[in-house]
Amino acid sequence: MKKILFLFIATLLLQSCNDGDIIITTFNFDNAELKTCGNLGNYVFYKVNPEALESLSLKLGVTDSIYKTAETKSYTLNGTTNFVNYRTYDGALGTSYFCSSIPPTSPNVTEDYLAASGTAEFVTTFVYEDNDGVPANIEVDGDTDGDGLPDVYDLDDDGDNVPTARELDTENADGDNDPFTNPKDTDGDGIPDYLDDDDDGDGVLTRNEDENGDLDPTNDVTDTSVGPDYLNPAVADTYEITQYRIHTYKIFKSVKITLKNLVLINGEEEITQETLTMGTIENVETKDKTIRPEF
Ligand SMILES: [Ca+2]
Ligand SMILES: [Ca+2]
Ligand SMILES: [Ca+2]
Ligand SMILES: [Ca+2]
Repeated sequence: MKKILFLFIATLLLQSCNDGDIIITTFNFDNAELKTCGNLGNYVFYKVNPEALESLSLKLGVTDSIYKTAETKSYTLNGTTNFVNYRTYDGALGTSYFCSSIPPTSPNVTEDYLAASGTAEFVTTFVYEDNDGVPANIEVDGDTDGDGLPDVYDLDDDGDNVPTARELDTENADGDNDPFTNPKDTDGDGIPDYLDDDDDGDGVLTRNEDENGDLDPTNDVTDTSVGPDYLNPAVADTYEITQYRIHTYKIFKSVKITLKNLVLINGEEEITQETLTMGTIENVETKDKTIRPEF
């Protein structure tokens, strides 16, 4: 199907250029990297094929924060604020051709096709990272402590105010330098400390073994020869703590753009593409989140 289209385009152009100029047009962006610049109200997405001196670009004048949520959004190409251009040039494009505030004077555009109809589909996906030492594919599929943050981006999975990273094999007891393998299970109840809200099994929640109330049970030590009270079953004093510590996590956002029912027009010439995958931009946006989960 692709080959037929290329042939069709090539035939069209050759027919239109019988005044002597030979324009080589490939409409081939398979190996070109999709890039973006601009932002709210002026998004630009583009691909450049340097071998054929051609570009495919999408301009979106939308004021949506496109990547805000992990979902599929469709934008209608209207020819004024939202449109696609397929262009050929008489020279190589500089790296900032599409992103400079002052339009570059060279190279010259030799052919300019504009698509004023069709849609641009954006599929945004999120990858979360809580940096808690538990690989994302091994985190519990769910929300262990019920604080509204799924384990995959909860840095304190059991909600005991001791971060997961400090409840793994932090002393490297098994000698493999991987804190996740053989995580600590202080009370030996079969639940690793990072998923156990009463780590020493003394009946007082770890979170409440926080005498100074600073939301950090690791610094409340009655007997220094044993360690913090939350790991000492002989100390079972309870202090009412009604807050979680502040949590941070990262979201890496990627977007896949597909153009649908595209009709590119240049005078009498027309290129139609039912489905044209522009490509994927990994980490198009990275967000750092800081929140205190609701208790
Ligand atoms: Ca949680
Ligand atoms: Ca986690
Ligand atoms: Ca714990
Ligand atoms: Ca204790």
